Amino acid sequence: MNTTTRYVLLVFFVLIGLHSILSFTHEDYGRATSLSNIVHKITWDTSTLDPIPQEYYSDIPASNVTSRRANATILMLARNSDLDSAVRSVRELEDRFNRRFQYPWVFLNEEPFSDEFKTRISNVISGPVSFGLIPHDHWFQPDWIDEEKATVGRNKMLEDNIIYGGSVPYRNMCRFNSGFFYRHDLLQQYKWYWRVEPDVHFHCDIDFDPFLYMEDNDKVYGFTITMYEYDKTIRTLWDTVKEFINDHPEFISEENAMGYISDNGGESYNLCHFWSNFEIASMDFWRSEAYTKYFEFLDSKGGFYYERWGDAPVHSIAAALFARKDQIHFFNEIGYEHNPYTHCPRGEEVWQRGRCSCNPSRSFDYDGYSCMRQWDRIQ
Ligand SMILES: Nc1nc2c(ncn2[C@@H]2O[C@H](COP(=O)(O)OP(=O)(O)O)[C@@H](O)[C@H]2O)c(=O)[nH]1
Ligand SMILES: *[C@@H]1O[C@H](CO)[C@@H](O)[C@H](O)[C@H]1NC(C)=O
Ligand SMILES: *[C@@H]1O[C@H](CO)[C@@H](O)[C@H](O)[C@H]1NC(C)=O
Ligand SMILES: [Mg+2]
Repeated sequence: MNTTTRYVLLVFFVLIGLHSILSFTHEDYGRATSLSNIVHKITWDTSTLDPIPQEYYSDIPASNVTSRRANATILMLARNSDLDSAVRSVRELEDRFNRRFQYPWVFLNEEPFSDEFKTRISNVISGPVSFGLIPHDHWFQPDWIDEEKATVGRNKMLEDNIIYGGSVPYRNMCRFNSGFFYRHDLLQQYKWYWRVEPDVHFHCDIDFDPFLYMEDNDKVYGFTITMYEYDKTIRTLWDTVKEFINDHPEFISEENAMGYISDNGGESYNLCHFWSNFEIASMDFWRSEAYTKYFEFLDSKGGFYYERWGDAPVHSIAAALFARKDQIHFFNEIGYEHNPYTHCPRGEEVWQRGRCSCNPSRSFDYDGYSCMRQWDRIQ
């Protein structure tokens, strides 16, 4: 073979290779971006959903001071070291929702926020923002906790490789989110809150006002993801709850959602809970006599420190027992991700309308660890 022949053959094979690569990626690309191909093969049942009515959607590009607003705030608990990931969450929620509605933000921390934190966060927020310090007694482990017993509990969980099993700050955080955040001075002026954490994602436009929807429809608790809890973190929680119910049957709603949290009428807890890193809920519900007494009773047993009771099961059990089941709302329309799980809206129309970027076939709703089946069953 002379040099020219070799050259011609090389060019020939390179071209064939390029062509097959391009046509493959083109086809693949076409497949991946065609919505009907993604959504049509999913056979999700949308019959149990409770869609947001048209009147809660807004076509106005940005808020308008005269339009109706709820008594609500967006709330984030964070450390100064969470700044980069806090900024990312705030930017996404501002882009997808709040630039249109301009609800105020509140940030809370048990240490003073740094100037850098306040400046960078304020720079990505369109409306009012405030930064609060958590009172010492609302955060730290109380003196009456038996520290020896608490240490034994933490070491046991470390041995069992339970996530945050050995952490005291994580326990402080769970107790604060269970029974204290809604007592903070900065939150007294509000009824509704939307809880947001650093490093979460919002995958769809939220062109409707979820707070007004909750207010008008007499809701108290809204969620996007529901799943099973680790039983090792809450070994005595259900027995404690049963003890409380026995002492206070008057607080149990006649139309409760016991069927969501128990498969045997309350004998045992099935570990289902709403994932509380996302919550749109009424602080007046947590401020009620029923919840106040419930939290005080739970707290008095020390389970936040001797075990590792989470605010998610504590809130979920209360919502299921003290509210009517129709006061708990599943926000299907809100595409939400907190590592490692994503809720992507069910139903092609909703997905399209929200300009969602998530993959609906990878939504957590029907994952084996999801409690959505349990939730749908009681609808
Ligand atoms: N100020 C403060 N916030 C915390 C602390 N620990 C956790 N948080 C916040 O509490 C929330 C839950 O904590 P995270 O680490 O995300 O827990 P996970 O979602 O259960 O893995 C997030 O908003 C954190 O920023 C802490 O020690 N101090
Ligand atoms: C502001 O909202 C009010 C009430 O919803 C509406 O009548 C008015 O047209 C809006 N203004 C603008 C500039 O969009
Ligand atoms: C908002 O809600 C809080 C808590 O219920 C209440 O104290 C406050 O008066 C309300 N504000 C308005 C303007 O309705
Ligand atoms: Mg988190």
